[in-house]
This record gives sequence, structure tokens and C-alpha cells, in this order.
Amino acid sequence: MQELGVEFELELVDRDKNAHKTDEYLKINPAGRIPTLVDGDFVLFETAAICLHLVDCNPAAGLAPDIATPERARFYQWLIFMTNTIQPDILMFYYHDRYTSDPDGGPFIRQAIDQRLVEWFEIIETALGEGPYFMGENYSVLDIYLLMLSRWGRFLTRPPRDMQKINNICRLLLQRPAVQQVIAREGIKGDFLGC
Ligand SMILES: N[C@@H](CCC(=O)N[C@@H](CS)C(=O)NCC(=O)O)C(=O)O
Repeated sequence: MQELGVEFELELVDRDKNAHKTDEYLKINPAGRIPTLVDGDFVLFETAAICLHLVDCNPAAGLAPDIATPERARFYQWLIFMTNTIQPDILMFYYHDRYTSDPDGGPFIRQAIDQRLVEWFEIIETALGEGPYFMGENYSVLDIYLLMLSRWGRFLTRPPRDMQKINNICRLLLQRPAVQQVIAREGIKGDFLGC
């Protein structure tokens, strides 16, 4: 939203206090996950759905290729790959204890998922062209999404920052004022892609 230049209010949800599991939050996002977009009476959850809705409402910003073009289809492919394949595995990496009833099993899940995540990121690295952005010359939501996942993947044995093309995109994005503003608003300090 910062990139779109539209007005919005950021309300941080304190995960440490389980604020995303309160009755109040579950009313707007029954999955108890972050983020949720609230626009008057209109409420939307699932990050990719929010991104697609925002690009559709703001076509002039050009954060996605035109509808019904091969580029748009490719854009969908990678957005869905990131949200549907990489992101759930990252959640498994962080919340490994949730995925086993064995009290000692969590670390084994984390270890296995670490390898799989590295392979997912390598698929993106291999598919990326000359850049400078994910889709070539045009900056898009894919770059923003990749930056977010690259931060989340910073604890992997081979983190995305070690993959040259992904690293180039992330470093480029980190120079953007909108990205810097978001990072500051979130209160994130230190190396965004590092540990
Ligand atoms: N599929 C959801 C996943 C969102 C998600 O997992 N968000 C994390 C952000 S930290 C979260 O809410 N984690 C808290 C938890 O799962 O308890 C989306 O894309 O919006």
C-alpha cells in the first residue's frame, strides 16, 4: 500500500501476545493469521488475495501485468508458487512443533523442511532472468513478495540472500523509499535479510 501511495493505517498485531487469536481478531480473520485488510465494512484475508485486490483497484500503479496476457498468467504462477508452496513450508519451518504429536519431533521436521525450502528458492533463482526485477523490466508485487519470503527464509542453511539473482532483487528493493518506510513502520532493525 505504501508503494501504491494510498492512505492506510497500519495496525500491528502482536503475535507474542497472541493478539491474532483473540475473539476480536478472529471475527475479521477466522484463520487467526496475519495480515487482514479492513476497508470500511469490507474485510479481506490471505496475503495473495489482498495483493491481487490492491493491484486490481490501482491499475495505474502498474504492479502487475495487464489482465489476460501471458505475462499476467506468469505473474499468477509465481505469486501462487510463493504463497501456496513456499509460504506454508516456511510456516512449518518456524512452527515445526505444530506439525507433529511427537514432543521430540519438531527439530526433524524443521531439518527436512529446510532442505525443501532451499530447493523452492532455487527454483525461483533458476527461473529469474536478467532482471532487474522478477518480471524483467517491470517492478511488480512479485518483487515485494519475494523480499518478504527472503526475510522469512533468512535462517535456512542456504538462505535466499545467498542466491545471486534473488539477492540482487532484494537489494534493489531495499533502496526503495516505500520499502524503507514499511520496514521502519514495522520497527524492523538490522540487516533485513540477515540473521
Ligand atoms: N496463508 C496466509 C498465511 C499468513 C501467515 O501465516 N501469517 C503469519 C505471519 S507471521 C502468521 O499469522 N503467523 C502466526 C501464526 O500462524 O500463529 C496468508 O498468506 O495470509
